[in-house]
Amino acid sequence: MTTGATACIGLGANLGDAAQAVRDAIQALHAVPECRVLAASRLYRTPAWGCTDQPDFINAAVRLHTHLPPLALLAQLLDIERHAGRDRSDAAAVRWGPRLLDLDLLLYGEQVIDEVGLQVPHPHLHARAFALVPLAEVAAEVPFPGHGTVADALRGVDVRGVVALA
Ligand code: PH2
Ligand code: MG
Ligand code: MG
Repeated sequence: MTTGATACIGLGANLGDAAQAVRDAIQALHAVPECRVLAASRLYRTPAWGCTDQPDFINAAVRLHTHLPPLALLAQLLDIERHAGRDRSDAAAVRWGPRLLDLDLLLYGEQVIDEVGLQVPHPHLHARAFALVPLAEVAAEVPFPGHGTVADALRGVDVRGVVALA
């Protein structure tokens, strides 16, 4: 039995009832085996990043404790996306395009992982206010390999337009 790890998940959606999709996904994370949700952020409305010609996103973040190894945790996240109706077939996937639900494994302890299908820390995390603002709400002092802590990284991005939902 290992002591497990702290993992951080980013959640996003901008199609359909995006806020409800993110709330439902946070609930679904509570039911993932060998995981315990430690904190969930508020929901934020955020301007679309990367491909800006699409609706605003709803974003949130969760910090959890897990005994699942990174790829097994990722498989659970993809399962939750699929359950919400996300279609990952090539025809449906537009890079940085609109989505019903997106769950990203942002951080897994202090591990640096570079495998086909999984890079941790998430390769764009340090540049994304939409991910760092909610993440800092639940994991400010968590180490972010290569960038100090989450709070350190947050100081390097422009957070204008990232607004907590009432
Ligand atoms: N996700 C993307 C691309 N752009 N922009 C915002 N604001 N929020 C996201 O979650 C997001 C994005 C691809 O995963
Ligand atoms: Mg994403
Ligand atoms: Mg994703």
